[in-house]
Amino acid sequence: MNPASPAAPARRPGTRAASGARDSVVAAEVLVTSPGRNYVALKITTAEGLVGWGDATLNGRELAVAAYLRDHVAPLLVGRDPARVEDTWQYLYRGAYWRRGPVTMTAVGAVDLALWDIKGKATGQPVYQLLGGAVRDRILTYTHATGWDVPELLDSLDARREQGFRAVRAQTGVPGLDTVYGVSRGGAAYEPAGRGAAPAEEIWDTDAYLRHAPRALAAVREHAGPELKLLHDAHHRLTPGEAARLGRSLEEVDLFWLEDVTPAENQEVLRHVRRHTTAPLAIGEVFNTVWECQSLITEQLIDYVRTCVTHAGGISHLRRIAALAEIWQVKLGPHGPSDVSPVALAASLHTGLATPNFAIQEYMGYEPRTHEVFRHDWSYADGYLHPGDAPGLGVEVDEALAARFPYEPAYLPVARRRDGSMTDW
Ligand code: CS2
Ligand code: MG
Repeated sequence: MNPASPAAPARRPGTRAASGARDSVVAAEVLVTSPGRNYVALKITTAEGLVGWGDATLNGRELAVAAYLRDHVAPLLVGRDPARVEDTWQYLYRGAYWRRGPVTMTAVGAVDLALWDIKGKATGQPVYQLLGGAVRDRILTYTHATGWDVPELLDSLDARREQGFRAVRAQTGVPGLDTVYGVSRGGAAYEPAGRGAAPAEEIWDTDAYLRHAPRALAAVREHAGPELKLLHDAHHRLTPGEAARLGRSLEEVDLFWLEDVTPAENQEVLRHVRRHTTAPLAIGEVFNTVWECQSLITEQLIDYVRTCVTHAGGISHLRRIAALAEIWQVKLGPHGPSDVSPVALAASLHTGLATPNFAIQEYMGYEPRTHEVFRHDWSYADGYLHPGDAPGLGVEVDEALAARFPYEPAYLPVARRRDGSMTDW
């Protein structure tokens, strides 16, 4: 082929036809806002004037995703047909030589959410209808109870049950430690992303935790009675042996799930945990693709997969994870902390309403300012969530209000053992 020969002015696949029959993306803009904590939103606008919103928040690495989107993805989106959601997903995933990883997959996820939002608005349908329609009427949700000692934990649990929650994650302080991630002390925030240029450092003691947690959780079960769905998160901190011991010691407590017992990288260790306990295991909030879920699902080493709709490539990819999991009777219980925005929660709920093996949605809740910036159609009532019936995802961002809350660096704490060495987060 002669490189000098004039090329036909071919239209790139996925871009608007010359006839103008299809809508096309005219802008993809990144918005960073901090109404209580930092969020990254992606706004895609089309020639027809439709606006789609995606969430691109990656706690503590927000600006990395913002730059990835702004510098490497937004220019590729302009001119594309927004209706081609799957093709755009394939283009961004397969088209980048450097696949996977939280930054890439959160960026891909944000685009996917915004395009589903546009598809819903273009067709006048809530996204769950486009995914096949509701397979349930509402989505069971769990929230968090936290107390430094057992009486405080029981008070927190009772307050959650008064709000109607039927499933609660219980986290307790550890005698001898000053702070424990996920546990409030003296009314302070319990999963703080401390403002400032560097994370706070905490001391962690696994032996003390393993001595205390089973007793505290047994007290919770005794107080709550048999029906409450009780969950507990070990935050990736145990060895396989420690995890197996914890699972065994909690069998009488009858947990709904025991979460993130070991660091997620070495998945083989879960075989050891599985051999020694029948406690239902949940893992995956830090996973980004179906590939990290594959052997855990097909070997049935877990009962629940926790991938977050944004961090695992959006609705399109979460549906793939769900489809694989369904075959192996593994259920979805997606991550839903306040460090992903209400757009992410909406996307998870639309997926959940239309996905048979979706078991439960985490709902940590948001500050009032966050609800004001992200005005959402989803709602909570009586222990259940519903995505609402607005076209698209049903979340609109108040950009003027968002601009009043500029980004501030904020990080979750890191942990060291008593000898000063770093421990798993
Ligand atoms: C936690 C998260 O919700 C959970 O289960 O593990 O809050 C997690 O610590 C944060 O989302 C990290 O950003
Ligand atoms: Mg967790």
